[in-house]
Amino acid sequence: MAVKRNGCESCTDITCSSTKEVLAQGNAKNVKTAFDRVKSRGMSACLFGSTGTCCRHCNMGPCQIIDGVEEMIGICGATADTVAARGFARTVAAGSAAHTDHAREMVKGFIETAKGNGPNQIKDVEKLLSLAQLFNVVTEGREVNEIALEVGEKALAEFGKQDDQPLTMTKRAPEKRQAIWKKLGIAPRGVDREVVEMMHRTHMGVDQDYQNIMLQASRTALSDGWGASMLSTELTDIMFGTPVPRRAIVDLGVLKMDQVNITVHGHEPLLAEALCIAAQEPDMLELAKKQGAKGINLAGVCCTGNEILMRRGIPVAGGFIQQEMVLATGAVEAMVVDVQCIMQSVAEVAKNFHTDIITTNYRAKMPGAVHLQFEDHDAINSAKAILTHAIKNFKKRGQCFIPLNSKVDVVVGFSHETINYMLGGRFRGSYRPLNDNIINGRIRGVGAIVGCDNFKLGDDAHEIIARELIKNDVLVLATGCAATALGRAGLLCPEAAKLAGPGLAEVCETVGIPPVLHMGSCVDNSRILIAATAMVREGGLGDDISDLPAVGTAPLWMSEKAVAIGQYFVASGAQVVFQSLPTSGAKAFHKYLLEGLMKPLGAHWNIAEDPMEIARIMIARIDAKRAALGIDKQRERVLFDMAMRRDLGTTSIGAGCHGPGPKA
Ligand code: NFS
Ligand code: SF4
Repeated sequence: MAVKRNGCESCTDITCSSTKEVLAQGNAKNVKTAFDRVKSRGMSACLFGSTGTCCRHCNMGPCQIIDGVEEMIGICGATADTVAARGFARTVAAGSAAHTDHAREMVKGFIETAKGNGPNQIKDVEKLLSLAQLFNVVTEGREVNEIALEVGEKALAEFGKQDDQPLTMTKRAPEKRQAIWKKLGIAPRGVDREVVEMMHRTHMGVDQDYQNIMLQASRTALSDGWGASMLSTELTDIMFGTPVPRRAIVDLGVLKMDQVNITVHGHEPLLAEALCIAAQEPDMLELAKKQGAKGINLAGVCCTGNEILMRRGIPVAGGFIQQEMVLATGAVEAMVVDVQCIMQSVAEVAKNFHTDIITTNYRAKMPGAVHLQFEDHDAINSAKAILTHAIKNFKKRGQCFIPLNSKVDVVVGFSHETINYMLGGRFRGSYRPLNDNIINGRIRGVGAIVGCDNFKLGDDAHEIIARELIKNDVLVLATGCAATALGRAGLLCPEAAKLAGPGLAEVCETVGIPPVLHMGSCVDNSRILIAATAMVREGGLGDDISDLPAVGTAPLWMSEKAVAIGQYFVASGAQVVFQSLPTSGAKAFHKYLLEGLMKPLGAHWNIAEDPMEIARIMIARIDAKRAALGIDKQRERVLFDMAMRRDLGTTSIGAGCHGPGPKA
C-alpha cells in the first residue's frame, strides 16, 4: 500500500509490483517515467489553474481571478464562477469531442462493413435488429447488410443532425429521465452540434450564468453518453461481437520472451481488430519464424486493450499509468498507437531500446515515431504492413526483462446482455434477480469504478475502493483503465468473491461471477447507462436512474473524457465521486456542482481525496437511496434454497481463475 496518500499533493509512490520490478532492472536505468517527472518538478501546480480561476479565452487576459476580491475579477468583468464554469464546460466539451470523433470512425467503419468492404462482418444480428427498431428501419424481408447499411447511415446522421429533436438513442432512457431533460431543455440534439454550441457559449462574452452554462454542459455530456459513446459501443458490438464472459490475463507478465511482442495502445478498435486478424495469417507467422521468434504476441494497453480483451481475450499488458513500463521491459518490438491517452514520453522511452512507436492515424502523429497510416478500406494489408515493420525489429532486441510472474487471471466480458443472461437465466434474460437481490439486501447496491489512472493519489486507489465496496455487499462494475487496475489486483475473478460481504459473495458464488464485473472500455460506460435503465424498467427500484442505489466514481481521473463521463452520469441521475475538480476557487459554482445540481438533475458531484473516504461516500449514497425506496430494513441474510440456486445456476460460466487470484 502506498504510504504517502492522505493530503499528499502529488503522491508518487508506486505500489504496483510489476512496475517496481521493471523499473528496478538495469536496462531500465535510463528510463525516465511520469513518476520521475512528478517528483522532479519541484513545484506544485499553479493555484489558479488547479482551482479553475485562470482564464485565457481572450487576449485581454490571461486573467487570474481571486473569488471575492474586486480588483481580481477578469478584465472583462468575468467572475470566478463564470471563469470556472466556462473552464469546466470546455473540459466536458473536449472529452465529449474525443468520444464523438472515435464514435464517428466506428460508425464509418460499420457502414463499410455493411457494404461488404473490409475484413469485418455483422456478427450480432439480434442487436442490429433492436437498433433497427429504435431507428425505425424496416427489417422485414431485407438482407442483414441492407438493414445494417440503413442503420449505419441513420447513426451517422445523428452527428450532424440540425433539427431540435432529441438524439434517437435517448429514447432508451427511462421515461421520467427523458421528461426531466425535456423540461430543462437539455435533451441532446446533434452530437457535433452540442460540442460546437458549448465552445460558442464559453467564448468570451457569451454565456455568463454558471447555471445556464451547466445546462449546456449537461446536454453536451448527454450527447456523448447516450449518443456518441452508446452508438460506438453498440455498433462495435454488432461488428465484432457483443462480449461474453471469457478468461484472459493482464499485467506486464503477458509479454513473451520468445515471441514478437506488439502492443496496441489507444482507442479505436478497428485498428486493433485488424491487427488481431492479420497476426494470425500464415505469412505473418512465417515472417516471425524467419526472424527467430516462436510467434506473434499481441497485447493491449489502455482502452483499445480493453476492447480486444473483452471480445477476443487478448491480454492487456497495462493501463494508462503503465504505458512507459511496458516499453521499459525492452521486450516490445513495436507499440502501435492510434488516438487518445498516448503520452508523448513513450517515444523517448522507446529510444532506449529497439522498440518503434508506430503512429497509424493522421489525426495523431508524434515526433520520434514511425508513421504507417492505417487505411480502413484496406485494413488487413495496412495491418500487415504495421506487423511486418514490428516483426523485423525482433532480431534487434537486446537485453530485456519481463516480470514473468506478473500476470493475473481475469474473467471479463460483462456486457449488459451478459449480466442479463447470467443473472436472469439464458431463457428468460432479465434483471429481476439483480433487482430482487438488491431489494432483499443481499446486494446493497451497485458501484461503478471507471476512468483513468494517474500519478496523484497512489496507484492502488481503485483496489482500496473496490475491496471496501464488495466487503460491504456492493456489486462493482468497472470500465477503462480502472478495470485493468482491478484486474491486476486480482479482483476480476470469481475467487475474489471470498473478499465480498456474505450477501454479495453468495450471489457471486451461485452464479459464478466475480464481485467486480469488467464492462469494457471508457466508451462502454454507455453499457452502465443501459444496465441502469434496465434495472429501472425491471421495477421495484423506483422509476428513474436517480432512484437506484447506484453510484459511480473515477477516483484517478486524468482525461477530459472522464469529466464528460462524470457529467453524463450526473445528468442521467447518478451520483459520482471524484478525487478533485478544478473548480474549488469559485465558491458558488463549486457548491453548485457539489450540491446545487441535485435540484434540477436529481444527482450531483462529490469530492473526496482519500480512497476509503470515496468508498464511504459511495456506500452512504447507496444507503440513502435504499432508505428512500423503503428497502433499508435490516439487510437480512436469506440463504438460497435449492430452487433459487438452480434458477441462478443455469448459466454459470464456472470460469474459475487459476494462478494467484486476489491477495489475501
Ligand atoms: Ni478512458 Fe481510455 Fe484510460 Fe482514462 Fe485514457 S485509456 S478512454 S481516458 S486513461 S480510462
Ligand atoms: Fe480575462 Fe475576460 Fe478575456 Fe477571460 S474573457 S481572459 S476573464 S478578459
